[in-house]
Amino acid sequence: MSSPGDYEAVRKDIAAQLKKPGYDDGSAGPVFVRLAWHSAGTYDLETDTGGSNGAGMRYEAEGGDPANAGLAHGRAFLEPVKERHPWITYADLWTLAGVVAIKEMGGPEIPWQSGRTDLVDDSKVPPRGRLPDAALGAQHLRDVFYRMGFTDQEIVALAGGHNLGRCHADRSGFQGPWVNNPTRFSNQFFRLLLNLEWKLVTLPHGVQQYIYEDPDMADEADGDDEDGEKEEPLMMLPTDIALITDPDFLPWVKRYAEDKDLFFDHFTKAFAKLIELGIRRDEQGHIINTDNKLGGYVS
Ligand code: CCH
Repeated sequence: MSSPGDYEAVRKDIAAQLKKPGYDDGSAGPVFVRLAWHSAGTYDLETDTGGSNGAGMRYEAEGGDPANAGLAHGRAFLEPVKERHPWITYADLWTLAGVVAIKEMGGPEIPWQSGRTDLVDDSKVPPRGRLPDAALGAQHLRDVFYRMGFTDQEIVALAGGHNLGRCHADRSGFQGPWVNNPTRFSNQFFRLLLNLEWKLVTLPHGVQQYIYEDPDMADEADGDDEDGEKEEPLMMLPTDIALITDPDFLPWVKRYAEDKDLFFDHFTKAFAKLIELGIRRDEQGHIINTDNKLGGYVS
């Protein structure tokens, strides 16, 4: 066990937890990033409720939200870290795991501050339905992200999270990765979004998404590549495609596709803001609103 406050030791253990041969693309990184984002993305500016403080996903009321399907894997992968550093709160651990994963996968260093507390019961868990629905479009993205206090530019920057990981039919209904190397953080998502031809398809279970089928794949009669591994088409969600059909989102997609440094800079700022939503700190960085309607009490 590390001494309380030794976040460097926690970071090291999170990094050591990333490698997961046999799970998805071999890394827990993407699911950690999604866990961090969904823990924070419930924030509602108007009522000052939700957000990463509290770690309400430990309770069925929030954890069982269909939008959070699959994130139990991410939480389970972090249990050994919690066991080794029992003094860290889940709310801090989940946000830190997202930040460490992004960095370890080649992304930017995102500023992170500690001090979040965990709810002791589910009485202050935010209501379900606050996270975005990928089957919808630009208006829905604005409804959800403006509610948290984000701008159009920040919406597009954050969507760059889809450089990582994949969709799982048994979690969200969607299927496949966005990019060819889904465990390396880059601006590839934006380049593919702009440059490939995306075709709307209906999956066997009725869910609609966009796919790109590499024409070279058509030559391979059995759909297998040389290694004998099954090739999967790349995919985009309806909400991803909304980023290129909406006239105010599109210019940011183009800029991030062209300029990786700009994307990294804007992503860093937007993600740092995301994981601090609803948290107010004093000059020393201590959270001053842990006992308000948003937050919890240390368990
Ligand atoms: Fe996302 N995301 N996301 N996303 N997301 C999914 C997976 C990941 C939406 C829908 C989905 C962000 C924003 C949005 C990640 C990061 C971010 C999936 C598939 C859906 C659906 C889930 C599954 O089947 O496992 C929608 C809609 C929005 C609206 O903007 C933001 C913001 C971020 C982070 C900055 C990551 C990473 C994944 C991959 C997870 C994994 O397990 O591989």
